[in-house]
Amino acid sequence: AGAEKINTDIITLTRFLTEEQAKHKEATGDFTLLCHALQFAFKSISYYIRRATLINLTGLAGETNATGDDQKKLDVIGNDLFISAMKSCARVRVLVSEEEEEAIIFDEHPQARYAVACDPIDGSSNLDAGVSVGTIFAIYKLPEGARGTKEDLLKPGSEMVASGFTMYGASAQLVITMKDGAVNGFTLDNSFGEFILSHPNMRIPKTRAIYSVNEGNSMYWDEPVKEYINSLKYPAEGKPYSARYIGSMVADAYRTLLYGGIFAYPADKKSPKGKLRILYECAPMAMVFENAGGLAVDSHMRRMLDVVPEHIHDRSGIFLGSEGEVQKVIDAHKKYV
Ligand code: AHM
Ligand code: MG
Repeated sequence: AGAEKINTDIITLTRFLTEEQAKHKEATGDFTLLCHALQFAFKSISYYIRRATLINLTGLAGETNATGDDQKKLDVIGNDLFISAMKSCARVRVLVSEEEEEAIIFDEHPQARYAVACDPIDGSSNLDAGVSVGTIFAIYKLPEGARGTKEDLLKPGSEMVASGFTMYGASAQLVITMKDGAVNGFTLDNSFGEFILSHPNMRIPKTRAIYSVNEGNSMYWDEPVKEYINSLKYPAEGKPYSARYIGSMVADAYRTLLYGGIFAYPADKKSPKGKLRILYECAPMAMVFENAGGLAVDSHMRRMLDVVPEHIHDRSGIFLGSEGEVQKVIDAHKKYV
């Protein structure tokens, strides 16, 4: 056995962004700068999550956020870190955060040409137990002459220029994709303080017998969903599916992206519009999954990326994952229409 071969030609996120920018002759560098600011937000959120138990950041902050959830101390810190990164890069005009009732308009940067939606810490019910949580983001480019209002974000997800998420797990994993582009995965190397390209051109397996859903809601499910999940558990032939549910969308989605299968949070009788938010949970994930060769639909079996929110915090049912698995859901709904 020889010495281990050391990779001396590492692709950091910084290098990746520079190389991407060079491919677009018309690029001004604004998008790249915005991504650098995002990168810093992810690194700093990751840092505080890792230290949370040691520096008394577990537990509630004593506030309730825009959508009525109890805010954790880390929700507040994650939100503040994210806002500050987006504000200081001077490339963002409008920011929507799960933790802010109103869209934030950066009037100090009237020339900024981007709008961003984010869930700074998704899955925060898992935080105090040290289970993976994450940040989800969506980036839109403002049309020529846009005034910079929240309406600039009330668009179908298909108009995003980029989206992705970071999962703070055993290591921090960043998954990012650009419109009509590949999906690339980066791992934060804490000693370098750099995201390193570890999963280039991610492709989701076409099928896989894993389902991921909060089965505790099954009492409230509509018939097609009940029938579909039952068909996975009691198949006419072959083995039943495995169940995996973490309760952090980022972690469930990241596993689904790597291993294949399906993740679902359907609309049901208790939450007729679904639980997850369109702008900063459903749409950005849908673009990642489509660009990786998977599918994402809402509870009406519409393409998730075609859904247009009426309000910035609107919710939707969602099914996303391997093409073959999502197709099964669509087929199961067909006989009910
Ligand atoms: P949050 O944004 O308040 O953290 O809620 C979103 C989370 C998702 O990460 C996860 O998929 C879902 O809520 C889990 O919900 P439930 O606990 O109902 O299964
Ligand atoms: Mg969330």
